[in-house]
Amino acid sequence: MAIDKNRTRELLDSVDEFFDSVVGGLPGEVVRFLKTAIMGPAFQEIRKLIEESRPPVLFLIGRSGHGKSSLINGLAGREAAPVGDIKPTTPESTAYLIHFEEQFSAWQVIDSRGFFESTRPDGAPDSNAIDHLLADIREHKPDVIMHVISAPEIRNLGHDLQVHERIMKQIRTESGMDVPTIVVLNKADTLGNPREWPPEVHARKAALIQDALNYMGNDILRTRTHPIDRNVSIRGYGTDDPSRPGIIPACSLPEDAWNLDTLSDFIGGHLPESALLDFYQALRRKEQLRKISTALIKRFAVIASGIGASPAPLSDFVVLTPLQILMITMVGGLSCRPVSRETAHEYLSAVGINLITAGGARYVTRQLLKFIPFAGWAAAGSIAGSSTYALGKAAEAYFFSGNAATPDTFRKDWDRLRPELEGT
Ligand SMILES: Nc1nc2c(ncn2[C@@H]2O[C@H](COP(=O)(O)OP(=O)(O)OP(=O)(O)O)[C@@H](O)[C@H]2O)c(=O)[nH]1
Ligand SMILES: [Mg+2]
Repeated sequence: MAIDKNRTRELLDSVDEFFDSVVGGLPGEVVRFLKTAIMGPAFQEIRKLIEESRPPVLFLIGRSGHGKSSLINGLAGREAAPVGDIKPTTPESTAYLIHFEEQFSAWQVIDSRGFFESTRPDGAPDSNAIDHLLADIREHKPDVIMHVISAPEIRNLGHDLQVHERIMKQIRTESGMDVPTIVVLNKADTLGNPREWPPEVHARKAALIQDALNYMGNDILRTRTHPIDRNVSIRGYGTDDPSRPGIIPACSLPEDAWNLDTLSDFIGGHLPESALLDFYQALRRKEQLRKISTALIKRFAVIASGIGASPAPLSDFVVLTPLQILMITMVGGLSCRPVSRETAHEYLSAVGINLITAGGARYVTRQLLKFIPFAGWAAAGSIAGSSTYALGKAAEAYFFSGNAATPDTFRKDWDRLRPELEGT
């Protein structure tokens, strides 16, 4: 399970009703304030995260047989594309959607096989092939291009990269689109002796991968490079060139798969925010989803701190409970729990708060406030912010690490973060 857009809409409706029941007796002016300054922005955050999210568009280029289909299957963890069949090379692409039903996510993949085969022997690309590629890029507007090269063949394929560079320049000039291309040195296992694998336990293999990376960076791309992982430089290089930001070795064979997490994190680093949820949910990458969760918690805390500007002081924070339940549920959803109020209940009962049997929202708020000393209305904004942040982080620790920490563990962090966040 994960975040399901339909369930999220239901959740927003139920939180909306809950909010109406909580603010029942308050003056109209205060209710209006809470709606526009607190719940409105919170709903907006969720809509931005969920409803504006879309599948990432991943575009594969590279010679036939170098492992484009295998790579996409390896990344997706399923057999989405047929592997290994010999096809006639045509300059046409196939576009398909990979559905990750359980994760309510999808990736759009465009496989542009055959492009480099149709470049002329003198290295000049066939103009027909260029037109096709240009049309494909214009049509599909990829977020990221992966240029898949069989690692043992890089010394013969320098000109493919030059051809690619010329085409990308043309696309930039014509349409202003600047799509990053990640160079993937696939079949890293077949450098030297294929039996020596993985490179972590075969120093000779590791040295060959390092050589291939250096050759690609220094001799072909001629750009400055830096290891993506300083401790393990064979995991790939980042570059100073935004149009070719990385060179990453990989093995896509299911039984010998290697370094695909480095590649997927690198892809994620070059996707727009709207494509991140689908990309990482599909991969069930908890660490990455946890970053999305932390960003959401910070935004909710900033929104909650706006309560200090209420036109009339509120007797307690019960009005924040719907906001906090919404936040806890979404944090649970990002950790692949179902998006429903039960998810929030699960956390609250884990820290000793029973939302269902005890006297409703007001009781929950009091329970939550046990963790947070209330120091009068003057400090209300800052307390609302810190309590919301602390509650979100505690729920995050529970859902992502199974650690039933209480919110007060996290309150100090907020004091450190606040000046920076409230200024934004
Ligand atoms: N040893 C090794 N073999 C691989 C790797 N990746 C793919 N292969 C093999 O290479 C062959 C071609 O792989 P495909 O994924 O079909 O290549 P492709 O680039 O999609 O080829 P076209 O669809 O014809 O353009 C298959 O036999 C794969 O099993 C790898 O990392 N290591
Ligand atoms: Mg293929």
